[in-house]
Amino acid sequence: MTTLASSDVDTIDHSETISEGLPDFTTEEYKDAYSRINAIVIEGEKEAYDNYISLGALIPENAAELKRLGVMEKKHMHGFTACGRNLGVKPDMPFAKKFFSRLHSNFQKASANGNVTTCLLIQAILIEAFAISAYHVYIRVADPFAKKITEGVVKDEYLHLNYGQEWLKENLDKCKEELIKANKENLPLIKSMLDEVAKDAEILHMDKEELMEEFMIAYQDSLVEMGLDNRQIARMALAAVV
Ligand code: PL3
Ligand code: FE2
Ligand code: FE2
Repeated sequence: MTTLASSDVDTIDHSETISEGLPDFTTEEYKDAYSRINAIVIEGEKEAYDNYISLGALIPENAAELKRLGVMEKKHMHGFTACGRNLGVKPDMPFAKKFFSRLHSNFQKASANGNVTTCLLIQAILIEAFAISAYHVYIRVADPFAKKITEGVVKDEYLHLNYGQEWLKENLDKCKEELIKANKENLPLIKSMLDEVAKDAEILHMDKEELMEEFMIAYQDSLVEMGLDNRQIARMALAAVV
């Protein structure tokens, strides 16, 4: 059996152990991936603001609350803009606009047709669960500046998810059919968006499996809270793979 001599032990660099798993935030490779991921988050927060304002017009009795949620999204957008600036990265906004375009147009169509259930599923459930999963994973590998901002943001995202969840729970009898249909059309878009971002996320040390797990936890928890049973939840979740 080999044992370490005490002089070998003394040479172990403990700073290495502490920063294990964290990427080098200054490399060109990191900054290049960050220019797309940062843009996605900025665009996502901006569209979330617009979506909550649109929802306020569809649910006038909750317009003030929805405006408050929207204002939080604007703050998130500014926070993430500062994260990019802090690293000296210019966000690739045209890429991000394209990234969200299919989901965005589905939201806008539903909003124009007054389909509140579809709008809530897209923004308050799918997009918020996506954001919650991404932010949780990102917090573990972010630079200290972005970590602090993201920790504040993720708390708000639960409030947004909760708003949609409670509205859908109260109206479940009337909206279940539309909920299932909207899920079938939009959950696959979330899956393909995740596939699209996976390579850049990996460069930020964000693992795809972990992102999927975190998403499924937030998504399924909210369906349980709405009052759906196990079989209905399994069917809805399977829409991501078929
Ligand atoms: C609504 O509150 C937020 C909508 C934003 C959705 C963003 C999803 C981001 C997926 C990509 C991974 C991001 C990691 C975070 C980096 C700043
Ligand atoms: Fe947000
Ligand atoms: Fe949000």
